[in-house]
Amino acid sequence: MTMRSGGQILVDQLKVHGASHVFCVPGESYLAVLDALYDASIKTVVCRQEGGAAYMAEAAGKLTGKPGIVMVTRGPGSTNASAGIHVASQDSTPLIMFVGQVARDMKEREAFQELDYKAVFGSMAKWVTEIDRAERIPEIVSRAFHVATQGRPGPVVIALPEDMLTDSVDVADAQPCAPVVMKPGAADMEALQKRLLAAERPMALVGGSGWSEEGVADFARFAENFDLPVAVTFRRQMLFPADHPNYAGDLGIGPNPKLLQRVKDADLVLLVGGRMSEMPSQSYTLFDIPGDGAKLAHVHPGADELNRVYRTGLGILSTPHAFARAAAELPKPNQVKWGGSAAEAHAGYLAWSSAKTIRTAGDVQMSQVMQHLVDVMPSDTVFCNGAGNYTTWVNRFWPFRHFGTQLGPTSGTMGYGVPAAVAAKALRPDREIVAFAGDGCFMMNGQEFATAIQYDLPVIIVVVDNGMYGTIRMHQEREYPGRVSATKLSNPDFAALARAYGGHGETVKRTEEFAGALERSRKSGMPSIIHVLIDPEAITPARSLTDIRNAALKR
Ligand SMILES: Cc1ncc(C[n+]2csc(CCOP(=O)(O)OP(=O)(O)O)c2C)c(N)n1
Ligand SMILES: [Mg+2]
Repeated sequence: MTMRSGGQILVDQLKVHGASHVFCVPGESYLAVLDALYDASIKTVVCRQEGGAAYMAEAAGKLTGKPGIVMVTRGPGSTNASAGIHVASQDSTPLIMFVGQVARDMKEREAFQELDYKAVFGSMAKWVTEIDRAERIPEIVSRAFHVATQGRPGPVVIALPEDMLTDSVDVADAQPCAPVVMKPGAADMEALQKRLLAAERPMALVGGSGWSEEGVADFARFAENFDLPVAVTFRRQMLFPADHPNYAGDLGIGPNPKLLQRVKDADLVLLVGGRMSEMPSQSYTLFDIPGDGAKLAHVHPGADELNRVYRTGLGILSTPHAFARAAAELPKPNQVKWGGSAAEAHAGYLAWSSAKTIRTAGDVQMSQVMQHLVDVMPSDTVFCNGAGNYTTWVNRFWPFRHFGTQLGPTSGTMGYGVPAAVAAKALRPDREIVAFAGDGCFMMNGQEFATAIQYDLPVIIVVVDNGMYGTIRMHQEREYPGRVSATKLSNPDFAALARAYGGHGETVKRTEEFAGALERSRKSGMPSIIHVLIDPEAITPARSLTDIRNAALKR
């Protein structure tokens, strides 16, 4: 007999399933787990707020395709973490949150920090459960890893009653997680081939999760063989190389009008991995709902997603990875009716994403800042961001060329960029990591900069400071011109803040200062903040705040 505590059994299961990192904020509710982590090879990253810890786990899930692990304490810890659970849900990212729970004999009395996790996380997580007996830890953790990764990936929440964790029991470890891979059948691929060759203006749209470097390469081979233009959905740029001759751009917020037209004109859209949610579908205007499915072929790993919002003429239940492999093996047609359309789409993308001709108000031209990053940063740099108008600069003008180089919430969640950067550097120490954050965004989870300092993770945070919640101000000027309400911000000196944390700080007030600031930050070997002060007028690459207000006043 080998007796182990519940805490020890839990940590042993994480090892069995290949978890490399645990992101956490400690709590007295799960001391037994923390104690088991003391001797474990798993790296424990202690964070400053559970929202940051959950974003880090989510970012780890995005990068690796395996569940990111976050551990938090009871009510306040889990509610703080809920923002990250919501991102994992909307972004289809595998994640497991372990959360402390009151002792079993106190349940339902509203004991200290007690929460009904099933009720709270029921609409966000794929599965919420509580482990009542230490003997069942291997079973439940094994199931959690499979639930988080199989089908449409997503978050799982597991509550751990405190006294269960200190029980000592004899139970065997589970076998390592081995998710079942959904693969397309031969008949599916034949049907797709037929539909494709019958089309006149087809295109592909890739999105969702469950991709891999090989999956992306396979899909590119398929696109080349069929001369197919390929666009990506909102913040999924890393799913197709921007320098590939078939790349047509991204269908996000404020997309290239030419790309939008291409999707509208297409007679067949092959949607792989994504679910064509509100952002890429331009507020559900691109396809009829439910529609007749004539134009849509949909490949998704979740059976519940096919025919859910949109009818599909051809639904294929498959992981993107397995589908891409099968698609790459389809014979190359001798000739296609849409010959040349990929090259045309790519030319349209290149023109749209060239920062060179864009000028905005003020002394800092973000277009030139981006151009400089393009000129000097390695192509496998990981770029992170949260939500805000500043994200346009990265999302539109950085050419993502490799899988695993983009960490941005498709759920539009502020505060994500800094924690994501910390996780990226912890997991990929050999890569350069750059996070963009707005002044609003940074202040939500920017305290995780201390985590970067603590673990010596030299990330570069570019804070794009316009002294406001700019996105909301933009919407205000459009809907209620001149009536500025609750969107102005007074900010700290972010470069001084970086130094106060023990990092490297730079201030950029003019375009020319950025190159030196970036170089010194990279050379410093320290976590760095580059505080870029931009003109509030420079709210989008095309239109100023005043333009937007004046247009609204004329209505
Ligand atoms: C957690 C969260 N809270 C609020 C919002 C609504 N929101 C979207 S963008 C934005 C402003 C972002 O401000 P900032 O980071 O300074 O970027 P800017 O738009 O000024 O470039 C707000 C408040 C959100 N998306 N997420
Ligand atoms: Mg701002």
